[in-house]
Amino acid sequence: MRILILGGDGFCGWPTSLHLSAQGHEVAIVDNLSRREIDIELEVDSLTPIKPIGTRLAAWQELTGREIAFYRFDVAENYRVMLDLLNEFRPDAVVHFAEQRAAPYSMKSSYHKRYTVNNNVGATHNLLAAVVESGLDCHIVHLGTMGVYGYGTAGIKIPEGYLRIKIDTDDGGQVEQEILYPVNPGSVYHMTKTQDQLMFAFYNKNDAIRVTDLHQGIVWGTQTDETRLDERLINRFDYDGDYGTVLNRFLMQAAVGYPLTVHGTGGQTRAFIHVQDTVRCIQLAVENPPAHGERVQVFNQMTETHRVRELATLVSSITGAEIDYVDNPRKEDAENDLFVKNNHLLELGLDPIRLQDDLLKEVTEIATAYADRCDVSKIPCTSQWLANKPTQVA
Ligand code: NAD
Ligand code: USQ
Repeated sequence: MRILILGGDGFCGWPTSLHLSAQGHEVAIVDNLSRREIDIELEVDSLTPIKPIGTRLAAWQELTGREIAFYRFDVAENYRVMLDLLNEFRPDAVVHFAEQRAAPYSMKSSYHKRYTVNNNVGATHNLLAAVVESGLDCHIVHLGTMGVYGYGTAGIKIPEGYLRIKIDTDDGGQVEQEILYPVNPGSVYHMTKTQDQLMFAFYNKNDAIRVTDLHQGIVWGTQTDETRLDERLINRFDYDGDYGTVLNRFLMQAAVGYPLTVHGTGGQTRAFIHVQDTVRCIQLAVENPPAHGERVQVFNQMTETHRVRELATLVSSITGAEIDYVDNPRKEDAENDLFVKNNHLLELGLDPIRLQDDLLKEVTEIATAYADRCDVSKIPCTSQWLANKPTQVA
């Protein structure tokens, strides 16, 4: 298949591009390198020494003989370039990672809120409008988030995108409907993902665009089978207070001797997936498009759930790290339960990688190998959801 990867230089997009290329697909990457520019803004680097995109692609070609084309432009701004590329490359599938993905970054200031909304909503809408204008019959695979469902205790197993409801009518009867699961975003970033869902629903209804929306949990790990082939292919490892995600941060903090920063009570339960499973899930989604005329296909892309304090205890038991319960800078439930259906990807053949596997050790080894690149002053989460107000919702 011919596959266009938007955001293919990022943490999930880079290993996915290599994986799909390794499977024999013809892959082209679009990226405006905004994530690398945000590193400059935040004065922090990936813990791993990622190479420039040109070096990465040349190394991949040298090692495998496979070529990946690269186009640098802003999907949210350069509509005409996007449309021309679609017409020229004629992809069977477009995988859309090209969004600002950090919740804390999206809450830093009004500038960051506006940037995140304009970038994410603009990118998704430009893609949809360009696919319609091109007339191509191509499948859009979007990286969404588990966070669209919200992180309260639902009291049910979260379904895959749609909720079957019964409504009492005035004449004493009942109507049954299936609706998009009610959204409950916890940050401006997560809010943009809920807006993406509505755009997909509209363009699917109006223009019969085929879409798979992958509601992904927190991705942990760094290397995949392809990125570990050569140090020039190494994947990025975010550890700072804005972009670092919780489990990778804990493993890195343990490696550099920094106490594990549990927010509040650590009672927050979240969904997780290893990056190796991310690339496999995207392959499964690309190779199994919805039928023509089918509604938006939603898969919950996660393999397990964990409470933050239990993760800290697990990492501490492996590494001996201290645990520090810090004030929670976010506005989120102190404790929540989370049960999630993920049957679709399992039925397509996903064989989940579990947290207990050696991969926890691998992440620790990588964090240890590059510990001298860590700037510990960048570890604290300084982005506040509500400045000067209580942030923990009981
Ligand atoms: P990332 O920031 O590492 O990668 C995103 C890439 O998209 C970057 O290379 C960036 O330069 C590029 N990009 C952003 N806006 C662009 C634009 N307007 N035009 C062109 N390129 C643009 O993020 P990631 O962790 O790889 O996440 C990728 C996607 O997966 C995101 O949409 C994110 O919401 C979703 N996701 C990530 C996680 C996670 O834990 N990392 C979990 C769930 C969902
Ligand atoms: N947390 C800590 N200590 C830390 C860092 C985080 O206790 O040092 C807590 C946070 O308060 C939060 C939880 O850990 O309760 C998860 O935070 P996170 O930064 O690991 O993940 P999150 O902000 O939810 O965002 C990440 C990705 C995002 C993706 C999302 C999937 O950055 O792109 O959409 O995971 S999900 O969480 O399922 O919505």
